[in-house]
Amino acid sequence: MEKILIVDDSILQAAQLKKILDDEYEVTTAHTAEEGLRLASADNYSLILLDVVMPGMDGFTLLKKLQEEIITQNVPVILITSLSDIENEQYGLILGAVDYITKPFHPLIIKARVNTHVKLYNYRRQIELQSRTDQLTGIANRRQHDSYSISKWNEAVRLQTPFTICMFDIDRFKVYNDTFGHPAGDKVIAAVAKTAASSLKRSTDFLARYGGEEFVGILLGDSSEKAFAHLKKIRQDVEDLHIAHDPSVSQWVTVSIGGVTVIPQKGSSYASYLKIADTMLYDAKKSGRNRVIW
Ligand code: GH3
Ligand code: MG
Ligand code: MG
Ligand code: MG
Repeated sequence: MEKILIVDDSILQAAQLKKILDDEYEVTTAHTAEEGLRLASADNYSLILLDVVMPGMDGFTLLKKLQEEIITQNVPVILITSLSDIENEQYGLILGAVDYITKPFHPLIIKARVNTHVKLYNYRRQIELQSRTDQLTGIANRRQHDSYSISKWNEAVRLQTPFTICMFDIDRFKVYNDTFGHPAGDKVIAAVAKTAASSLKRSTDFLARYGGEEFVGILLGDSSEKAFAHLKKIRQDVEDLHIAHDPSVSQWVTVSIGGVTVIPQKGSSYASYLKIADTMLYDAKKSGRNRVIW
């Protein structure tokens, strides 16, 4: 069941609203804005029904705070209040509330509006997820790579922590496609992505499909030696899938990996180090493939 949070200082009103929505949603109630903020930040709500006039922090202030936090900023908020003048309604909508309902309310109208906004929010989340996911492999796509890499690079410049970039590419893959066909090739790309993803699964790891059969991995905080060991394991794991591929150096599908670990300095760019990883990858190809070069 999807979760809805009701924030209203009136215990009676909150209970009434809860009763209206209880059969379709998992409803939580809070009776102060402070408690509402705490609950909203700690869980994934599909919608927040927010009273405006409350002792202590009011609903407008809570709405502003919700929009400042990454995990709550997109959650739809419906203001539900006895303030029925145009100025307050306009203010609430400008602040970013998706809807404004005045008390006394009608249960069927509450239900209909809540359902509409939950549905819209779910569409939005689905589209956002699709826009950053690669369809074939289910891992991050190039678009997500671009935004993730820049924000983490800037963070590492600030914190002065090690940053590893690696690029890998399937060996002699054109021949694989020519031999077994494109659909079989697609399955190999998906299998390689799955294998790499199972090695890069810490919250500080990131893996994206960068191009056709090219991947970029980002490892945060690891020393050069640790990152190198990690990538050697990925190379081994791919070979151990034992996907037959005769023209390969071994008899299996393999990958070549190029990587670099750096403590990013102010003024240095992610793009320039990605290029270094690409050069290392090129060296790995030139020196025989199925290897990791640092
Ligand atoms: P190398 O060892 O030097 O990497 O040789 P390679 O043949 O793998 O050369 P390269 O990396 O340049 O070739 C990439 C090939 O991957 C070209 C294309 O046929 C294939 N490819 C790219 N994207 C896809 C895809 O989405 N599906 C499939 N099946 N093949 C793809
Ligand atoms: Mg109130
Ligand atoms: Mg390639
Ligand atoms: Mg290749």
